[in-house]
Amino acid sequence: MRIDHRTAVCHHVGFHVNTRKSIDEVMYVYILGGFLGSGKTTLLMKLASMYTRRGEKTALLVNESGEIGVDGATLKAEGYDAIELPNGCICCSLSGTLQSALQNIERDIDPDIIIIEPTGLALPHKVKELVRVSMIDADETFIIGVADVQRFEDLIKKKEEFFTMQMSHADFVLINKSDLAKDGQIDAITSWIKEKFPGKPIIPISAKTEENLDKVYEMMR
Ligand SMILES: Nc1nc2c(ncn2[C@@H]2O[C@H](COP(=O)(O)OP(=O)(O)OP(=O)(O)O)[C@@H](O)[C@H]2O)c(=O)[nH]1
Ligand SMILES: [Mg+2]
Repeated sequence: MRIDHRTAVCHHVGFHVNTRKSIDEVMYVYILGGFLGSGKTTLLMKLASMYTRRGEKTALLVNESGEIGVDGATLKAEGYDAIELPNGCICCSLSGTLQSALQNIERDIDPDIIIIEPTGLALPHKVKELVRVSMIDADETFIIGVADVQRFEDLIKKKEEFFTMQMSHADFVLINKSDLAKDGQIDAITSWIKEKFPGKPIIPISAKTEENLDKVYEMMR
């Protein structure tokens, strides 16, 4: 695959990149793990802005099937270039493509930060394994778990095991959409997660209103 910084080539998975490279040569990879609609893309865009403000060169590898797309036009408007990769889920059917995408990103872009948003049905630790076997020279790969205040109860009722697997390898868990939380809801979700994963850092945030995003930035390198 040739990376063309100006042209959107295919569909569904894309990455974009800002243009400055910091003096620091370290490369970190972040994987956003969370169920469909939990707010991964909304958060990803905020994280991208944060790293841009810090002067870090950032590549985003995004599955584009979500409610909020990260399309080429949006990226251009935000000052990013875009490319897109073939259709599918990067943790399973696109695993080969994810790996070659990562290798090409490293070779052609050489970013400081890569943020990957797989589909909401992906298990982030499997994506992490794909990053590892892709042989890119990542200094460290982190998983950020994204839970959704609004759909938490329902998800636990219907897919507790899956949600638990998604969060189990997270370096920290964000309870997103705090702006929609009813009284006591954040505390209840926090207790639930704490009980399952003692010691795991948990931060209630709103990717939309940016509540507590400063705490997330502090957690990130
Ligand atoms: N109120 C509120 N809405 C949010 C927040 N974060 C995301 N949303 C909304 O939730 C919906 C889904 O957000 P996305 O960012 O597309 O979620 P996603 O996890 O990328 O979704 P998929 O890619 O489909 O899995 C959108 O309508 C967002 O505007 C938040 O913090 N508060
Ligand atoms: Mg999304």
